[in-house]
Formats: sequence, C-alpha cells, structure tokens
Amino acid sequence: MTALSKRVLKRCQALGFTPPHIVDLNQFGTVAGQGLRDFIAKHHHGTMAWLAETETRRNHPQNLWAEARSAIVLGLNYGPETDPLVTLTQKEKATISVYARNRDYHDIIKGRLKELGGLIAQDTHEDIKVFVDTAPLMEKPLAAMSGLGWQGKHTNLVNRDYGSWLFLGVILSAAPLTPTPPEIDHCGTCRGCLDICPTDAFPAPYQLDARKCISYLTIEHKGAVDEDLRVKMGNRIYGCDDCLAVCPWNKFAQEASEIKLKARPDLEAPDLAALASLSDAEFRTHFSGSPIKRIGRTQFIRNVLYAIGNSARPDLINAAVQHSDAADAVVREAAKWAIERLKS
Ligand code: B12
Ligand code: SF4
Ligand code: SF4
Repeated sequence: MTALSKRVLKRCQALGFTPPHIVDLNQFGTVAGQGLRDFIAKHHHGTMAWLAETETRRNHPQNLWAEARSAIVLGLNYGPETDPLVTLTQKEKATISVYARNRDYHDIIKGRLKELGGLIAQDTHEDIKVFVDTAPLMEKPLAAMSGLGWQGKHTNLVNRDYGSWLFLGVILSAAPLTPTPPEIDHCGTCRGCLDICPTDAFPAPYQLDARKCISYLTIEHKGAVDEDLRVKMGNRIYGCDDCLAVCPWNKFAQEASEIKLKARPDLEAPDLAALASLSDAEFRTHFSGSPIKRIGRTQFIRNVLYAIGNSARPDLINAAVQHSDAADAVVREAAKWAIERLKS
C-alpha cells in the first residue's frame, strides 16, 4: 500500500476539496450493492430507468473498472449563506435548492478532479478514472466507507465539519493506496430529516422512495405529477433541501468559499410571475451554466405552474393564464389546475 504524495494533498486543498479519503476496493463488499438491489426491486427509483439498467456495473466499483484497486473520495463544500427553508413561506416566490442557485457543480468539479487524477497517476505510475455523479458508481457508500462522513437517515452523506453540504467526487485508481478508516453513524436518536419531509418519502430510516421525493419530481420526473404530491411541493421548483437543511450537524457547516457555488442573488427567491413569463430564449440565457437548464423550459414551467397553484395568491392567476393554450399538454393541464386552485 502506498500513501498519496504531499503535492497531491496540497493541490487538493488548493482546489477547495476536503482532504482525500481512500477506500481499498477489495474491501468494498456487497452491502451497498444489496441496498441498491433492494431499492430497485421496490421500484423506489421510479422512472430513473438508468439506475436499473446500470445496476450490475453500479453495485461494485470493480464491475465498472475491473483494474480499480482504490477509490479516492473528495468533497466540495457548497454550504449556503442563508437558511434554505426561509423562502418556503414566501408564497409568491420560488424556492430553488441550494445546489442549483449558481453554476452546475459538475462543470466545476470535473476539471479539478482530472487535474488531481493526473498528479496521482504520475506519482503512482498507475491508471486513474475520474467520476462526478453521472457515472454508475455509488458515491455515498464509497464516501462513507472512506470516512468522509456517514450516510444519514436521509441517505445523504453527513460530515462532522460541513454537515449535509458536500458535493462528492471520486477518482478510481489502479494503485493500492493506504485506506482511511470509515466514519461511524452519528445520527443517534435524531429523526429530524425523516419528520420534516413534506411528502413522507422515507419508508424507513436510511431508505428513500425517490418517487415521492420533490427533488425527483421536479428534476427527474417527466409528465404530470400526481395531485396529492404536487400540493405538497409548495413553491419548490427545482430540487428540495428540507431534509438536508434540518440536520443538526449543519451547525458546524461553513459557507461555500467557491464563488461559483454561492447563490446568485436573483436565484435566492425569484418571483414566480417573472419565471412563468420567461420565453424559451430567455430561459436559456437566464439559466446558462446552471443545472436548471438541463430540465428544459417545458418542465421548468410545469414546476412554476404547480408552485403558482400552491401559492394561494389570486394575483398570480394571469401568470398561469398565459400558459392555458400551451402546446405541451402537461403544461396546459398544470396551468388549468393552478387557475382553478387560485379561483377556489
Ligand atoms: C439517483 C440520485 C438521486 C435521486 C435518488 C436519491 C437517492 N437517495 O438515491 C434523487 C433525484 C431523488 C436525488 C436527490 C438528491 N440528490 Co442526488 N444523486 C443521485 C445519484 C446519481 C445516485 C444515488 C444512488 O446511487 N441511489 C441509489 C440508492 C440505492 O443508493 P443510496 O442512496 O446510497 O441508498 C443506500 C441506502 O438507502 C441503503 N438502502 C436502500 N434500500 C435499502 C433497504 C434496506 C432494507 C436497507 C437496510 C438499506 C437500504 O442502501 C443503499 C446503498 O448503500 C448520486 C450520485 C452518485 N453517482 O452516487 C447523486 C447524489 C446522491 N445526489 C446528491 C444531492 C446533493 C441530491 C439532493 C440533495 C439534491 C437536491 N437538493 O434536490 C437530493 C437529496 C434527496 C435525498 N434525500 O436523497 C449528492 C449527495 C451528496 C452527499 N453529501 O451525499 C450526490 C452524491 C451527487 C454528488 N456527486 O454530489 N438524487
Ligand atoms: S429532498 Fe425533500 S422531498 Fe426529498 S426526501 Fe428530502 S425532504 Fe423529502
Ligand atoms: S437530521 Fe438527524 S437523522 Fe437526519 S441525517 Fe441529520 S443527524 Fe441524521
């Protein structure tokens, strides 16, 4: 087993990452893969067919890359400056989850991981591969096993210094690196995240039924959202942070130092009426470089219309009326639903 060199550790810090944590992949075991299998067997992945399609490769990093011996796990802090729950009561405003209030983190992390990976490859004379989010890799179990934190009852990684606000990135290496010890679970008897979830998306602690999660409903789910769930979405139009924000471990969290991850002032609490009026071109310009651009204007307007329907603000009826004749049937139905709710 070899240790990472001093220059890798220094560069890691300079790039804004947490210190690197390491997993010996020969010790990864089958527990996480079994959790993934259970999740898929229960259809908790909903319409994210890509999770089921990649299950075999995803359930062990060596199924993705047989030569991999170590995983180097890195976190990037995106801690918010303000309480993300505050805008939930401002009904004429939209709530955008913290991670989407500025630049797409994939674009920020990927280049930095590649740079670090290049240094690790030079030092160890072994191949590396770099992953952020999009590859079939179970980043949270890897991060927990590496000791970067533990998977809290909301299933995300919690870190003692940064709370819930860490993006994860992983570098796989063919070199046998010295592993760091795993972190223990510090949730104790707390159940803050389970109790705050507006849609009751946790069938049990440490398990999420993504089909009920507002993050899934606003970002991943195409088509109409069931009415019983859409009323619970409130004014959340992209992602959800409730279970993360309530975690007591956030009291140690620090604000993001990366400027591209600090909230854009115009995305902290934008007016629903202004968002509903964005043309296709305006939508693309407004959300250029933002993860929100990925869902496209049609789904974005659907989400905004549900928030308008939940606003109890009759002065927003006109913002919905402009979409009554939309070409897209889901948007048309969302507009009709919002108008009827506001009239009643
Ligand atoms: C698919 C996905 C989603 C889905 C599903 C979320 C989920 N919990 O699986 C949706 C769209 C809902 C989602 C939402 C969010 N996501 Co997301 N997502 C992913 C992705 C791409 C894969 C996650 C995955 O593998 N899920 C499959 C499940 C089975 O894995 P798991 O959550 O680890 O589940 C474990 C346990 O639940 C347990 N288990 C499951 N079933 C059972 C049954 C039994 C009986 C037992 C005992 C255990 C058990 O075993 C599993 C394996 O250990 C990862 C990136 C990646 N490649 O890892 C990002 C990732 C997890 N997402 C991330 C973020 C930031 C979010 C949001 C906060 C965004 C937002 N603000 O809206 C929310 C949080 C919602 C939540 N409470 O989880 C970050 C989390 C960072 C962190 N600190 O943990 C990641 C790691 C992306 C990144 N690179 O930073 N996400
Ligand atoms: S992100 Fe929101 S909807 Fe999803 S599990 Fe957490 S609190 Fe529930
Ligand atoms: S809110 Fe409580 S139960 Fe949930 S992750 Fe944080 S410490 Fe664990």
